[in-house]
Amino acid sequence: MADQNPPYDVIVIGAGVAGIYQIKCLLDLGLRALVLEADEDLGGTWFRNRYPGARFDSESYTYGYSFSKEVLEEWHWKERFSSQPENLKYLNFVADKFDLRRHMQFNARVSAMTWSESERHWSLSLQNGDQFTSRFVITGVGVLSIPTLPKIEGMDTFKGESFHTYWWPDKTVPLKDKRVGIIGTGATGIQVIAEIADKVGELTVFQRRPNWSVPLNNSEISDAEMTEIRSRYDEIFETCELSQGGFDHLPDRRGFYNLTKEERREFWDELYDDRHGFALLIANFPEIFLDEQANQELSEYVADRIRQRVNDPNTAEKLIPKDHGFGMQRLPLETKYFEAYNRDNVSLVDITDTPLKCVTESGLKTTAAHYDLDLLIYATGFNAITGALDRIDIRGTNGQSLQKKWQEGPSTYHGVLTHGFPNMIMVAGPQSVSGSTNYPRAIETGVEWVTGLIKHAFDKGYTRLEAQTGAEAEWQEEVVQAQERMPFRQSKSWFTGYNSNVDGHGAGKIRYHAYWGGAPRYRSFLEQTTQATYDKIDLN
Ligand code: NA7
Repeated sequence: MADQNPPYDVIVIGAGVAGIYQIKCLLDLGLRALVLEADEDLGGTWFRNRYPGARFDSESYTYGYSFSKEVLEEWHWKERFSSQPENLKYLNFVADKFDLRRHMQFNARVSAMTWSESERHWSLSLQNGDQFTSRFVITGVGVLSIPTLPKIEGMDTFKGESFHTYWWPDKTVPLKDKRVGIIGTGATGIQVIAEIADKVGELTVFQRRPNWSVPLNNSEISDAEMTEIRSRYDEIFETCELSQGGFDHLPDRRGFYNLTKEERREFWDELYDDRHGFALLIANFPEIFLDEQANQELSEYVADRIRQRVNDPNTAEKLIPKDHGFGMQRLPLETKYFEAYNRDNVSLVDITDTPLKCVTESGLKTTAAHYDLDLLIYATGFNAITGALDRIDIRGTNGQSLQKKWQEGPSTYHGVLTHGFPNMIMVAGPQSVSGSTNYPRAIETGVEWVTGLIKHAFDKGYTRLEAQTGAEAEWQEEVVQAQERMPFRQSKSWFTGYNSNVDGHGAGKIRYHAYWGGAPRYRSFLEQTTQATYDKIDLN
């Protein structure tokens, strides 16, 4: 017999972009709902990542929520690619506007949750010992929320300051005249390096593999421009809906080979110099992803642009990826990143040529030299997509562990449910499009679908829901096929679950942890499920 009345109908884990919208939808349904958030305040990614240079790579006006006309009317994005402090302000603005904060409990890290079949509820244990019980749990724990550090001998002996970018302190970190070292040249490292190069004494970049990176082309948004953007919001969100990645850019369908090489270069000059954000990636010819020769020609073009911007030819060559083509890993966007290497106080150390040996009390030692440092920054990435769920000891039917079920990679039904874990619903879960597209666009799709499912369950008086195993197997096949079609399927990137610092996620251990079939196709699967009245979900 189910627990007639657990204290909560729904507990949401995480008060980031997903959790904020999810709690609003649940409250609108009149449910007894609460958000548990591990951090001291709301904001998720934008609460935590306070490193210099942290900003959107999505156009700000495509990153904001679309669900409220009032929010769209009232909020003024100050920059085309807004920075972390402003983004955090925005999320607070939305939460305060709908009075959501009082439905959130902070400093509430969920460490375990256990399903009770007899009571049909989840028991959640917090790290501080508190306990909660809820009929349903919705996880909105983020896709890049578990930072990972390298395993280098002596890391704890360093006498200067050192931290992962995710843990950049909430205070001014003195940079002036400091000798700073940074490990990692992914999207984060590239933002930090460009931002601090002219603010530090010396900057040494320890690079294992370079990434392709192209100009963000950020600019301020004036009052007049914001008014114009507001008048186009419907159109902007429509484009995002059509776009595979949920962005305000659509591919150029003239046909790569229908243009001459010169025409293609001219077009790429325009995308590189005059357009913004991911334009060179997704407003480009689709062939650049599908055709090796097309990808190679574009890679050569971008390599030439790097050579034009970096004075020292040796350094330029080191900054040009040789092991993967353009767009085959998550593309970082930059503002004067390559020019940073023209400064006398910035140097690049190739740690593939001269690997890191150890951290010492006073700096970093490679096989070739010792580098004296005052500050050591780890921009070394995240245990992406499944990391935050793995960290909670989740026990489903018969005490089975989610971590164990997903040991070799996740398995889900549409990235929202996983068999054996009834009443646990994931927003932005593994194998959804939240890891593969413009995050908030995917979040809104997920939250709205999940809200519909919850409403259906409450309307009908169902107290238990679980995806059927066959449905999960079908989705697995779809996810695998979509990823296998992508040219980056073998890339050493968090896209495919690669992280050299996490056991079982190293090279060659491909994980199918995001859905790469595109946002429109993903949405059509969700819509079909709703139209079929959730026929692949056991509801009772
Ligand atoms: P990424 O993209 O995973 O980049 C991590 C970087 O750190 C990358 O350059 C790695 O080199 C480097 N790294 C990681 N571990 C080591 C060790 N052990 N030694 C040397 N170098 C290392 O993370 P980001 O934080 O930059 O970006 C994550 C996402 O956040 C991004 O896509 C945005 O969506 C926001 P490697 O390439 O593995 O050789």
